[in-house]
Amino acid sequence: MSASAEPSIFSRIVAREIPATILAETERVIAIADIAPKAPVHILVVPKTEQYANVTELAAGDPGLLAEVVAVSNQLAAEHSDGDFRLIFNSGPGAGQTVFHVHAHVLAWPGG
Ligand code: D5M
Repeated sequence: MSASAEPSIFSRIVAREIPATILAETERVIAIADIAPKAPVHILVVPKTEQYANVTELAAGDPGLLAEVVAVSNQLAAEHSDGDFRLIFNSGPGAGQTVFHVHAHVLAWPGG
């Protein structure tokens, strides 16, 4: 869990405490449809642990888990679009980060 006492929204989704459209799940990662999509395909790929607040912490603490986030993102872009995708990690409130449990935004535009 992060410094805050409450589990993050994504931890609550992992625990099935709140609903989400789950598109993929592995032992360490869950992928859900973004609730406010910014592209025709907008998927969040989230490490199940909320130990890392942002991608810099994740890269330093568990590069293998970051690699798994990228691999799952690639697989989902192939399944839900044509394989091309934009991968975004907002890092810090000034960059628009609102959930401080690291997550990748996978954005894709089927058909270009
Ligand atoms: O991205 C946080 C993202 O999380 C933002 O695009 C909305 C999304 N979000 C928030 N709550 C939910 C639920 N319950 N289901 C699915 N998606 C959700 P950030 O980079 O932190 O701004």
